[in-house]
Amino acid sequence: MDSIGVNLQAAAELLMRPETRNVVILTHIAPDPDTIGSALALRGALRSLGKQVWAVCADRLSDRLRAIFNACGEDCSPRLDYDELTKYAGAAPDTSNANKLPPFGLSEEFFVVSVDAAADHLLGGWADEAQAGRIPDLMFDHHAVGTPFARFCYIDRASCSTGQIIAELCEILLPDGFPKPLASQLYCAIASDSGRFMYDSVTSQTLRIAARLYDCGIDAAELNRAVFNNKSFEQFQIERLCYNSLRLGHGGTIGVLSVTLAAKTAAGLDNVEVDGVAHIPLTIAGVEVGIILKQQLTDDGHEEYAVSLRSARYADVAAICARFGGGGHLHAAGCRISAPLAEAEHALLALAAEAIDAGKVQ
Ligand SMILES: [Mn+2]
Repeated sequence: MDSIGVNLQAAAELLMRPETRNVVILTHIAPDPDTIGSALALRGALRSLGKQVWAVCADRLSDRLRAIFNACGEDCSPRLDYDELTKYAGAAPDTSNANKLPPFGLSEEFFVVSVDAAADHLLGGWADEAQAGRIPDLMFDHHAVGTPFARFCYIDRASCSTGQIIAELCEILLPDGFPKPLASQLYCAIASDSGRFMYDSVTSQTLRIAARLYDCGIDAAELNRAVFNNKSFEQFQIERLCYNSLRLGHGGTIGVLSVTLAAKTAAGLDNVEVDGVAHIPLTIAGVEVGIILKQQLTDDGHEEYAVSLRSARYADVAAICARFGGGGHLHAAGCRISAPLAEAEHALLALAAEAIDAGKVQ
């Protein structure tokens, strides 16, 4: 579908017009604090304008994500508003305990908005409807690499987070200020996607927005604990596997770590997600590119590697991931590779070395 770019004021007007009565906000799958915080905050803002709003993710929320958003002062269900929306839309209720929630048709009566999804396939179960051009009506995103897929889109590729975009939007929707839960949700989204306000996508505007969120009475220290210091002991053990596997390459400029299914089984951690470890290689002096390979089973039972790349200063890791059909930002990107570990590592190391050498010449 041809996507029409709109400015933030026009996006706000689309949401505020009286015809927009029922709004469904879709997050991306494998949800993170940015997509969930953005969805919950936008839901709160639109509800206070009298709209009926449901926030929906095609995946269930992890305990960690729920803990983060419960700390924002509103109970966060593992299925967000999925159950309420099926009831309202007359769709079959889902009684399974599966992680993936089945999609159902979102008729014309819903104004559908996606937050933080760079491409239609990231909507999970709703990807087919998006690929057919039926949804969403409006998208908000900040990813450096992505394909606009909504009827109207607001994309700010310089923004550190979708949370920052939604905060700017909420200033138009709610000119008299934000309630504390909404400000807290936005803070979690921004703090998380900006790497605790450390990435180079952080600008004075990010800090001004954060300051305004402080002025809404948020407990930033408590929220930071919920986002960053709230890992389970199992998660810590997964990190230990990562640290143990870490090796350096290309003269100490590349750090590679991997977690195989066999290593997880040997450690008794079969059911523990490998999450929040992508920053580890870059904490070593001299490392420009971090490569994280996580072995996993696809839905049809094949083994593949979910790959995350990070760079410290100049290496374009989005370009590397694009070679494997993935994408992301200059400094943070991901892709999937179906190959044995040694082969996947070899290919990634070669491309990372090239990116580092190309960057050094500049
Ligand atoms: Mn994001």
